[in-house]
Amino acid sequence: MSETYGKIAALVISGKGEELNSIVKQTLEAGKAAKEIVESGLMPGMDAVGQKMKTGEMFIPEVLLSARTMQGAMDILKPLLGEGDTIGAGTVIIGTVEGDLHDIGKNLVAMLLEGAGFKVIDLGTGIKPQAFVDAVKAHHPDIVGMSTLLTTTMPKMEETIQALQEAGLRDQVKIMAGGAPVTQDFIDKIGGDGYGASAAAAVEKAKEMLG
Ligand code: B1M
Repeated sequence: MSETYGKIAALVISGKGEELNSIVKQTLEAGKAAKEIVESGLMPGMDAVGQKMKTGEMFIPEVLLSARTMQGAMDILKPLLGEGDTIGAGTVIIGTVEGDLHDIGKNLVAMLLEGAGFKVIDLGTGIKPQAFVDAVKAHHPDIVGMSTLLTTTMPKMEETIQALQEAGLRDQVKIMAGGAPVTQDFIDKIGGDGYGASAAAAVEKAKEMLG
């Protein structure tokens, strides 16, 4: 990694938005392509954040700060990414299931997935099974991600998988789920494909599922 990209990655990790935005603008002015800045600077930074979260060197508030910092730089770079410049890990639609309004964990997963190069379509919270089906029809994602924090709404994950099955879409997507009460056993039981115990684990699982 060049010195500039090393600095960019370090600023994502330390969550210094103003400094990051200014070095990103300078790098653009120096003639570097937006795609290269994302792939060589921002993404390695966010990758390191995911690793540090896993090893307990960074905690949720710091991770959220890094994710927001990266988002700020992405806001500068996104309009400059051409049509063919998909930062191409795959497309994920993600939402908190019907009846559940918790979204902190889901947002963290979405931000880390974006940081890892996935195109993320965040449907929000309280998402009905049919709305997941409609979103799959509209966006043709590689992965459908569901989050829930309430034991009472866990069955909605199974209903969503059944709705995708009934719509004939189940085999076109990988299904990943998470949230505090969710376990690998539960995902296996309801016919999902992957489980993430944390946002960093979700990114690893998503990469593994499409790898
Ligand atoms: Co609520 N709440 N809450 N709450 N809340 C819990 C979850 C609860 C455990 C608190 C408790 O009683 N001890 C309890 C659930 C009990 C149960 O079901 N067994 C509970 C309850 C009961 C409720 C209400 C019903 C309370 C009421 O009104 N009587 C109500 C529900 C409203 C509704 O949804 N319909 C409610 C409301 C709220 C607030 C609005 C006040 C607020 C939510 C704010 C928001 O999200 N915007 C809130 C909060 C903040 C919590 C606690 C305190 C924290 C949750 C959180 O954000 N954790 C929680 C208690 C606790 O956990 N200490 C609690 C941090 C977050 C980063 O972790 O979401 O687990 P988490 O995400 C992790 C992983 O799980 C994973 O990655 C994330 C990052 O590492 N992950 C995925 C998450 N989604 C994933 C998806 C993936 C992969 C990984 O693939 C797609």
